[in-house]
Amino acid sequence: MKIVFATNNAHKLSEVKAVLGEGYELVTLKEVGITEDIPETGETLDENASIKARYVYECTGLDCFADDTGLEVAALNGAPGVRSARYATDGHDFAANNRKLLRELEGVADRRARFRTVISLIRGGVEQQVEGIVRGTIATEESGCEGFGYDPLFIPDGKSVTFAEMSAEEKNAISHRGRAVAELVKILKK
Ligand code: ITT
Repeated sequence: MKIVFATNNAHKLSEVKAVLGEGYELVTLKEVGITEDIPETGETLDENASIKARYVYECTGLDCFADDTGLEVAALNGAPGVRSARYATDGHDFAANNRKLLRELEGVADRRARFRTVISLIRGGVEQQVEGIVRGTIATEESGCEGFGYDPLFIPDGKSVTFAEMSAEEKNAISHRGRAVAELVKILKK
């Protein structure tokens, strides 16, 4: 099955490819000629996932899906949330975002957080959404160099290491995105 994945994030692409497995040919934005950044103007992850998927559908008419993900920290009232990519700066500066998160949580005992991924799928012109959540805590320092984004700071519940200390397979098996894609597969198989 051929389907466009509306992302400019190469890490997301490889994670989703691994979970979807054989049988799905993921087409990238570049491959359908979309080189501009799709403006993420929504107030929620659901809205932004939808905006990205609809943009691609309107440009191409092809079946497609988009992922919008946020890290929601309890002690920060759900921040950075929908602003996760642009938490510290306007760009996607992972190191600056992690430094800011550590600063905001300095001396804070409640370090509970969750990653939430919303996927918007448009198939045959019809839109559906699924989500995946993983709960955990924010470490007091960065560990590991696998993965991307906030992975060096996020310790999923039931584990003693961060996502950045896990292999791609280990992260995918329990992650927000792994869970959301598993839900996506259920819909695609219907
Ligand atoms: P696209 O919109 O092109 O898909 P993006 O990087 O802008 O890529 P999001 O808005 O969904 O994607 O992601 C927001 C940020 O959340 C992202 O830049 C990372 O900093 C962080 N993030 C997303 N998924 C993550 C993951 O699995 N592990 C760690 N951080 C993640």
